[in-house]
Amino acid sequence: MHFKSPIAMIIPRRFLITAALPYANGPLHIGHLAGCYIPADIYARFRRLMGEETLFICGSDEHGAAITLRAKQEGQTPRAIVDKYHKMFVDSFAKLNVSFDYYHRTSADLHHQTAGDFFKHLYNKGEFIEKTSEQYYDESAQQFLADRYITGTCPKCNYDKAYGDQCEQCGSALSPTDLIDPRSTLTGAKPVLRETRHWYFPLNKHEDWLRDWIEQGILEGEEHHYVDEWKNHVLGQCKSWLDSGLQPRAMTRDLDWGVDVPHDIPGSEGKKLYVWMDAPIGYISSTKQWAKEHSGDWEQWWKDPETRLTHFIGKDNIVFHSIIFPALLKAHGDFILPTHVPANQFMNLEGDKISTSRNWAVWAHEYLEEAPDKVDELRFYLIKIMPEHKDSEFKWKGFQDAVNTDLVNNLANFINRVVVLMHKYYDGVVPEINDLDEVFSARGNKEISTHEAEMLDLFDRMHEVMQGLRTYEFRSALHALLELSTAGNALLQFNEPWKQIKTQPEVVAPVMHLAVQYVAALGLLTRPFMPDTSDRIMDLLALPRLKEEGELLEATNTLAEGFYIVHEGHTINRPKHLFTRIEDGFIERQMKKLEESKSALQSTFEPMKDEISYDDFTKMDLRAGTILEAEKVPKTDKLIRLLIDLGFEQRQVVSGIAADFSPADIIGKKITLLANLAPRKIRGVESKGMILMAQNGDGHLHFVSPDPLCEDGSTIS
Ligand code: B3M
Ligand code: ZN
Repeated sequence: MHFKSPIAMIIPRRFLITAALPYANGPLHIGHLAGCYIPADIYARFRRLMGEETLFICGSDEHGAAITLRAKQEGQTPRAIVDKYHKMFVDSFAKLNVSFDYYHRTSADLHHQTAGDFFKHLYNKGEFIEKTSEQYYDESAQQFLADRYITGTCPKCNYDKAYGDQCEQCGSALSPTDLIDPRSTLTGAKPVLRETRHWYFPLNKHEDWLRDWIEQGILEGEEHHYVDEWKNHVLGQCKSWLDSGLQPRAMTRDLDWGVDVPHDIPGSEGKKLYVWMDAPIGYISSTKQWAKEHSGDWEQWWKDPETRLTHFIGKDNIVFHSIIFPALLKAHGDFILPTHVPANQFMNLEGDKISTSRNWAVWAHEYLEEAPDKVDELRFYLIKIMPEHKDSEFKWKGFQDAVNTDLVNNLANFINRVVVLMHKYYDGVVPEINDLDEVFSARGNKEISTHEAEMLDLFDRMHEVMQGLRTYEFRSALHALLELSTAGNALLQFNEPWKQIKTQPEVVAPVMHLAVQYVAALGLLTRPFMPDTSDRIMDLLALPRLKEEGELLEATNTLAEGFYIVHEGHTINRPKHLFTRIEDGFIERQMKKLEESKSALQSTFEPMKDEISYDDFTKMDLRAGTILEAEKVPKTDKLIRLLIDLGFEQRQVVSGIAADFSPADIIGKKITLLANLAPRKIRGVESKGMILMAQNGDGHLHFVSPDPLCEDGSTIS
């Protein structure tokens, strides 16, 4: 069902805005910023500017296997790791002007208490089922293995470094027992299955109401939110989860780092909360800590239906925020549910996926160190290419163009012209508009316009920016903001005050009066996007900097009543440049850094495997052969079906080499075949043996070919 008129909705009283808690296992990069922190900040600032009661909450996610794994890699304790990254996050967010009302951390006692109590409440209500299952256990490390601690071959695409929860090559969601030839990443040992008991949350029990809520925005028979406002890709992901049927999900783990299962629950020993149960409760505990320090009431924010809860996240977190966490909140009983989950897609970098392990990223802390005075420039470009509906691409050249064209040539240029002309003609004092019917040229067409009509036009333009902000369409809001500046520039261009001042000075006053109102509108509306720039514009106008206490609402009300934002007789400050150009040298240095990441990667080779005996080696039957036929396996990206001549027989082999070779090019090629490998089916095609390939540091494959004089079928030893 669809709502006919938005007026029918209750007008929200307060806005609780959350941004995903970043994992404290590595620094922030532009993908995180564009994916969730900048959009959340824009929205929070906008709501405050509209005079709404707003609370913007975040914190560091300090539990989970990703942290303990990182600690092992760096030879540190988990505590040292989370302390290091938490500190970095706090510092980067402050420099980026992300205006959290509270930034907490999940290792805090208050969080452990809150998450433990939440779990206990659900346990007491009988919301969990207890189940014994077999999970992988590493006998030499004497511990159960979290999904991330197990790697093996992906059953879907044959990638041999897939994780127990996901294959990063083909993107399939996996469970550890799906992996072919699983290995513990702790010791390299083959893990064994062992029984363990856990508490499961029966998501399947919640399927019906979740469907109504997600697909129709209906909760307990009442209108809860507008489904139309939700992004298609978010709804799509939720629907595909619902359609494939929800399953009970384990809410606990066998781990030694995390929130304890409350000790008075029988069987709790050695059990921790699943990180995806503990982390979202971090939003609640962060609110509690804020309330403690600001004499606030946390419950009002989480339990009063007049609070509108919005979760800003990246697309990999959608199901957790739109299915699992809402179901947990509902099962608990006292909490409100999110009215919007405006997840963003991913941002790529210079033609490649951003990757922490490959160091293919623009790191926030590095940028902030190299260009500390260019924070708004980065925010601007990240908003301009924000992956709101589909993946996008960060390009350094694009950054340079955006800054030089949009900020320097358009925005800063317009504002500077206004301020310069104001001082030249009026000593910086906003002139009186003597006659409202004073005519001057409208922009774009040479029609005649009035000051009043032009003010209405400005008002509409402001509303267009606000409309984008209200509907989470931040790219179009930013576009409308630039249009407003373009319109201001055109106003000067068409009315040419520098000519008119000599012949018709009475026409210049209303033009400059209007131009000053444009600058003020820009001062107000740049605030959510580029807060420092807003301060500098307000300084130029000699108006108070925005405290985000309803100033935008106030200004639009003033305009609606026919008054102006900046009054006649007010004196503005002297000109000062808002932005400077990004020089080629800066871009070249950034590109060089990325090239260095690429070449560093090319020189990394796989670590040596464990020693084996001669007997182990002789178990392999290696043979020379020739490729007779080659064709791609339909509906796969990487697989080629090969027919190999071994002299005494022909063999069909499936090989994952299509990324590096096309079938036509390899027919006739001499190859080495591991001929006694047990046959297996790959994507339904039988493969008898394996072609030996060498992988270079850059990931590209090459044949390990015997000398052309070797006969097909000859043994290699
Ligand atoms: N730390 C995952 C991530 O950073 C996770 C988000 C938690 S939000 C409650 O992508
Ligand atoms: Zn795969």
